[in-house]
Amino acid sequence: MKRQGYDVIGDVHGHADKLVSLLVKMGYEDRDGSWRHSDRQAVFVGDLVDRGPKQLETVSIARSMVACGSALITAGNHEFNAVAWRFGHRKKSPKNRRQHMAFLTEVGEGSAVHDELIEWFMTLPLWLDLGGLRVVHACWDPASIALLAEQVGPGNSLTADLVKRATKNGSPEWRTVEHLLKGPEVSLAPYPAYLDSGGEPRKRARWKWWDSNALSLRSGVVLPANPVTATGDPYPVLPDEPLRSLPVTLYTDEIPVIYGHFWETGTPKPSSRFTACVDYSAGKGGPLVAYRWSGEKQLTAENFASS
Ligand SMILES: [Mn+2]
Repeated sequence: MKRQGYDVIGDVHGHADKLVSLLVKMGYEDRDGSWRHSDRQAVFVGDLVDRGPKQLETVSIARSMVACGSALITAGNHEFNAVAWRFGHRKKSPKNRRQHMAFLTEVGEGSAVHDELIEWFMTLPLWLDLGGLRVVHACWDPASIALLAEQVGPGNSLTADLVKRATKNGSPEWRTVEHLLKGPEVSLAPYPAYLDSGGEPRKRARWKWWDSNALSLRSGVVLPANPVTATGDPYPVLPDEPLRSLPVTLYTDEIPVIYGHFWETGTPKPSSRFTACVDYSAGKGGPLVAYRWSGEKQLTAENFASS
């Protein structure tokens, strides 16, 4: 059978109902215990877990699709965190536990099911190069991919050694896995912290790695709409002078990249001619979104689908 394209599905975060609704809308059918499309393949960008009400069902749907070949998947930071947590490399602070609670509660921490899922998360690729299309959870960074390519297991997956190195704050592996799964960030100092969408003060901000004009703090950082400081004052206007060194090499390849992670809102549209985010906040009340790629060289707003 000739595949006519990939349907790249955003961060599900335990919302199995949105996933089923999106699959149905895109013409997938539940046959022989798995969702399938006659001539397309789904690709999950990762972050199947945490937050939502149906963690196990979400993983089970994705996993059965991967097993029968009707889907591919790449790891998200939440799958990586789940592995690091189980291996004891993640500080079991109240904040980290809170973020992982929906998953731990549903699987039963330390249960056989838990260990079995962690084993599967270990097999997920950290990036997917599909020829004319690239898929990664948060940022396509060739330098990070080159460094990790020498350390990953089969199919660009995690290994126990890599997990250990990548959870050591400040190590090269930590930095590169952060780049791919969380995206590059920059310190805002001496400017104040801003409140993120969850009301947490943050001194670091995400960087628009997909935007060739992201050269200064003003043009490069991702802040919420109408940002405020921790004391509720309007956030100051950041300087527009180009930074001497950027947190990441900006993406300039003319090969489409589809990614998730960024909690976008509003009407889905590509972030540049060659990049598109498919995370429209399904984990926080938004729709689950997919980009339906059929070989086009440049990405277009018409090719998004939504739950
Ligand atoms: Mn994420």
